[in-house]
Amino acid sequence: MLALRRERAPWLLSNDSLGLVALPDTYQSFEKGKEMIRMLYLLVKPEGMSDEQFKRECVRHDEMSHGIPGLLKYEVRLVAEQPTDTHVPFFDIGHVDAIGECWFENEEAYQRYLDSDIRKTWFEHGKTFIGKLKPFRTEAVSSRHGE
Ligand code: 3ML
Repeated sequence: MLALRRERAPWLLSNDSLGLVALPDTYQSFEKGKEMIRMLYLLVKPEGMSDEQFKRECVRHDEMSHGIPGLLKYEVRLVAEQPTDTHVPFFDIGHVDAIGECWFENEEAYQRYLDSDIRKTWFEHGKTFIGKLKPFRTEAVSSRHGE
């Protein structure tokens, strides 16, 4: 049974305590030293744009992200709250309206994305509703979090 399931789904691994656990393909990519590229973005809406309009543009931006060459996944989330009651010293970065993230399989995919005309059209839409942008390229701390 296990052998059969493994054959049909090679990403299923056995684990003593949990039984079968599913790990994404990217776990294996990390093992081979080819960690996925992840870019995280803080977004601030343009001055004067309503929250409703900004949300509509985020939805449109998400829709437009499908099928962009090299872009494995895009996610944008609205900032619902910015709590300040932290257990360590608070670090104020100011008001942020949304957080976006882009996933790329590797450097080649990232370059294909940068070169793509569809990506350029996507950025043109970005210019209409992203007033300010703060990018971060992030990396995993261990293979456990390599996805
Ligand atoms: C880079 C990006 C961050 C984001 O949320 O969307 C992309 C593309 C863009 O800036 O238009």
